[in-house]
Amino acid sequence: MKKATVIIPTYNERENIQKLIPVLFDSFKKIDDWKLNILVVDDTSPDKTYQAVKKLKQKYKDLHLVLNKKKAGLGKAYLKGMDYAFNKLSADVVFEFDADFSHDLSKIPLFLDKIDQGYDLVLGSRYIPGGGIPNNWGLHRKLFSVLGNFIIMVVFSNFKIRDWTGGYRCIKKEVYNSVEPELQSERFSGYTFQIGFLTKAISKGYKVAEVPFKFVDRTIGESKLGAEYIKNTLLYIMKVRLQTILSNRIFKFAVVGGVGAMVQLSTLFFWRKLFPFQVAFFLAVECAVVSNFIWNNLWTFSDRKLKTIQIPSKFIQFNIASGGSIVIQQMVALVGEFAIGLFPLFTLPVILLTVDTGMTYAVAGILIGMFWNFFAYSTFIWRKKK
Ligand SMILES: Nc1nc2c(ncn2[C@@H]2O[C@H](COP(=O)(O)OP(=O)(O)O)[C@@H](O)[C@H]2O)c(=O)[nH]1
Ligand SMILES: [Mg+2]
Repeated sequence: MKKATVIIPTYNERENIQKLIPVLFDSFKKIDDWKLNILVVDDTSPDKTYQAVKKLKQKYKDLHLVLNKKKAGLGKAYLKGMDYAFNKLSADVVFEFDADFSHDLSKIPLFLDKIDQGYDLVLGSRYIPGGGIPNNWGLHRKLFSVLGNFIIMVVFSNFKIRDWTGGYRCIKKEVYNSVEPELQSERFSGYTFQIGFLTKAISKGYKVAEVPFKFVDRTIGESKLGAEYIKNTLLYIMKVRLQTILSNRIFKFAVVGGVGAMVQLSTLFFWRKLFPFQVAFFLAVECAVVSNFIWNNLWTFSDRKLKTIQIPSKFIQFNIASGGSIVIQQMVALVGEFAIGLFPLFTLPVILLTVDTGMTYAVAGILIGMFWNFFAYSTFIWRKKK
């Protein structure tokens, strides 16, 4: 039978956990196609939550406890718990579940249904029809949660997922295995673990579903996650967004191309002092080609880096491809010139910039040339490794 572990991180939840465990086990009786157990991850709570759990363990054989020596935050608690659940308890999926009765436990079967339908990650969602946040939340907390989620959607330009910060989730082992290595090295604070886990799962193409639930405010104990996390959350999503842009191949290609153009211009000055224009121009172009070749190899296509023995022949190919793009630029310019009768386009780039139609053809030529370059680089020179 398929196995699910409900992971409950606790910090000073003694009273809550004593009430929750029996109710949870009771609710498992209604689920017959999954075998469920519970794992509490306690950070040696000062209120001795772990002692209460140890006592309950005598009664419930499917209750497990991971005890951390000191408080290391929610993210670390979940990573430890997931490692234990998947590798020691051989779970197929795990739940993230709060100890404070905020998460409607009657929804657990709906999460499992989604998993059975083929989803990899199921989010409990407060912001889809059927979900909700407590009426008695203060305006601050409402605004923080609603606005926070909206900002995340905008920054990640993903409006399909509505609840990014919620802590009620069901996660398949495959998702954990592929996301976990990247999470180990990160430091999380408050909600950033949830956001980080989710964005990584999405970027790896896992199927995400949302199940609505009405979040219930805790009646016992205190919340550990408060307003002080707003800043960290904002900084975190900016960082993630920036990393995605910086790691985008097209972006890197464009930067390398821009650097190449600057290399060409600045070395042209130098070569001009030594050689006639044609020779100087050729040398300057070749300097740019060398720069482009090196940086594309080290950065843009770092995942497909060439072997040393490949470099000479690939460099010749690279020159031919770059030559091809110059031919394309000239041809676009020529066609433009032929059609409207402009002066030769690429001989007078400075004047061109001031002439509208000329500009259009120059930009069109450069863009088409860039398309060609990117195509040639990614399909011939830095071919995808099988
Ligand atoms: N093990 C562990 N559990 C934590 C930590 N911080 C929060 N929790 C637990 O995580 C769950 C959610 O925290 P809570 O304070 O209710 O956050 P809120 O619902 O956003 O206000 C609760 O079960 C907490 O006891 C931590 O540092 N370590
Ligand atoms: Mg809570």
